[in-house]
Amino acid sequence: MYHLFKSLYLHATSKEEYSILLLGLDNAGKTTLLEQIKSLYNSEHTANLKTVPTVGQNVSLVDLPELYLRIWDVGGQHSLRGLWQSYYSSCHAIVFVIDSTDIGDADIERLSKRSANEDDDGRLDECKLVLEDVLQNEDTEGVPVLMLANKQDREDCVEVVRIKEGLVRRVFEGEKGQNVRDSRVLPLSALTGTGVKEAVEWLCSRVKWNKEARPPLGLYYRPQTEARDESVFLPYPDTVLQAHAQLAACRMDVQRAMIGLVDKDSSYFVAEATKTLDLQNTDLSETTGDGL
Ligand SMILES: Nc1nc2c(ncn2[C@@H]2O[C@H](COP(=O)(O)OP(=O)(O)OP(=O)(O)O)[C@@H](O)[C@H]2O)c(=O)[nH]1
Ligand SMILES: [Mg+2]
Repeated sequence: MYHLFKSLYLHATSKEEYSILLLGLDNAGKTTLLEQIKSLYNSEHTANLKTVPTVGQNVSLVDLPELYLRIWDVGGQHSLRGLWQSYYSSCHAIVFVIDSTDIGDADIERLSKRSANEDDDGRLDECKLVLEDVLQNEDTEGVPVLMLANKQDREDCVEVVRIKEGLVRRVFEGEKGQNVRDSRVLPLSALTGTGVKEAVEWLCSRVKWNKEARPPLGLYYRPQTEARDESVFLPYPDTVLQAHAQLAACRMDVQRAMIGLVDKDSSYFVAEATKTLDLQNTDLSETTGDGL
């Protein structure tokens, strides 16, 4: 009888879980956004707004009334972007955060006409290329994309409508925008928290809407006591995929990272880390004397 009640209880309190991937150039505001989401939906969490560049990833489980969101905040530095694709096939929505103060006038059409020594575009071209790269990847096909025009609290920001018309629409409708997908552009100030709720609400509605194409991870009951945050720190981002010597120095960290990622089914990264550490063949790795 106890087991029957327990399973009924667990079923009644279980919720679907979806994965959200936070992308965008370094310094765009992804980690700040994650902190605000956590503090908005978990009264016990105080947002840490003194962020440092993410060298690795932060993962948090956010408990919402109808579902769980597992949010993956991945470092945006150039050297870390190669890892993004490992998350594409298992995410249910992508959030692309833009620093609205670092994209010139946000008009990519005028970009090509400008001379190279005009240097007032900030990182507009880089932002465009990175966004195109995400959209072009076949593993992101059909995945809802939320574009967040962040740092709207700053006086020097480009307003959301210009970002939408000048950058987002042109990329999405351009030849590299690829397939039709659910998308939206919303204003945000991750620092003040303005726009965070609207962003999460859009994500919840879209992942449910798209659930036939990308089914949820499953039904879960997650007790309050379960660890909800987890960070993986990769001390040497430039060398994640190759440098044995440097990885040897942080062997324990990487092994812990791998365990975390195996749990999250991040097969690409695991494969790469495994290759780097040669853990598939640890005997060989130990005897080659490379310190692994
Ligand atoms: N004014 C203002 N500053 C912001 C906002 N969001 C983030 N910042 C600042 O921008 C800087 C970078 O923020 P992060 O959240 O660390 O950026 P990130 O996208 O996680 O960067 P990486 O981890 O390197 O990929 C920090 O100094 C933040 O305080 C915002 O909405 N307004
Ligand atoms: Mg970060």
